[in-house]
Amino acid sequence: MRDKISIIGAGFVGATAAHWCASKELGDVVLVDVVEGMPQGKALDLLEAGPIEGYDLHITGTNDYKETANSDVVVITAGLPRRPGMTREDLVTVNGGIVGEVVENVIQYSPDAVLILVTNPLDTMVYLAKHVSGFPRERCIGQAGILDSARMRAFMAMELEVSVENTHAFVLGGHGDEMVPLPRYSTVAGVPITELLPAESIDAIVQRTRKGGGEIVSLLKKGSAFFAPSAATMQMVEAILMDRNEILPCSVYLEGEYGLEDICFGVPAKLGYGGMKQILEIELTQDEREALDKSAELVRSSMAALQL
Ligand code: TXD
Repeated sequence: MRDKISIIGAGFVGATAAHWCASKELGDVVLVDVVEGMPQGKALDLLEAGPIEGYDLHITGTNDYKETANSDVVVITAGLPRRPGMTREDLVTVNGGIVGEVVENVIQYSPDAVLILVTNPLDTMVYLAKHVSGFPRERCIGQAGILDSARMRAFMAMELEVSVENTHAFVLGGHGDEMVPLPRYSTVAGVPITELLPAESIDAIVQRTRKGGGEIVSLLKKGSAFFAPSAATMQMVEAILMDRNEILPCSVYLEGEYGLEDICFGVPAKLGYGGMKQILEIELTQDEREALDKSAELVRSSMAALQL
């Protein structure tokens, strides 16, 4: 039997995630949306690319959660994206309502699934999903850090004129403008960028990474990034379904790690079968620690708006 991946919200991120999922043959895909006909149309279109691209999977679109029954992984992208001038936190009330309802529907049919949250404000939505589902923290994870790290890697590769494949980057903290890129742990061919670039170039990379989502929102004018966010999400799905034990920055519920409790926050986590297997604690300098605490404050202020 193939694995089953349901994607809730068949908009830009959801539909593109379905596309990566099919092209990597990760499993059967069910696309769900509230808009009638839209998930059905996108799913059929994607299915019809199979004979050309050489994938052979069940790809269905629906407005009915029954068809998501017994999913192994459920990716939640339902909700509004940012418009120019908005912060991610501005979306908390409206997206909180949507995500709460989506999670209630999902868990009714897939009580054993791993949930991967994508909707913004990301860390707050992971917290909400965990609260509504009652799932253990291992099965309620958010995607943000892989995207933010990929952006940082892209900027490092541009600056040093090297292949992106030579790069590794670590961006921790909340998925907001206070996220914490860590240059000391970001490397090119194994060498930290702090040894390769002057402080001004590193600072420019850090700032561009922090504003990476906003840069795309202001270029697109309507909607936000979707190619890299959906690719990042599929890396998590793949790590889980293939039991890779891959260490990736993800938003998870903390129980004292990094000195933080009762918050969902971006930290390095090991992903494999069943979801999040372990949280890794890396050593931080005083400045890095303070930056994380500032980022946690921003997440807590958006969590407060949920009034849970
Ligand atoms: O890294 C990250 N985590 C992110 C998150 C990177 C990029 C985008 N990020 C957030 O994902 C973004 O701020 C939004 O909150 C979500 C989805 O972004 P997307 O660009 O895909 O938005 P769209 O194209 O508007 O799609 C959202 C879909 C749309 O088709 C709606 O009809 C649907 O969500 N929707 C719902 N589906 C199911 N159920 C309900 N209740 C519902 N409400 C809206």
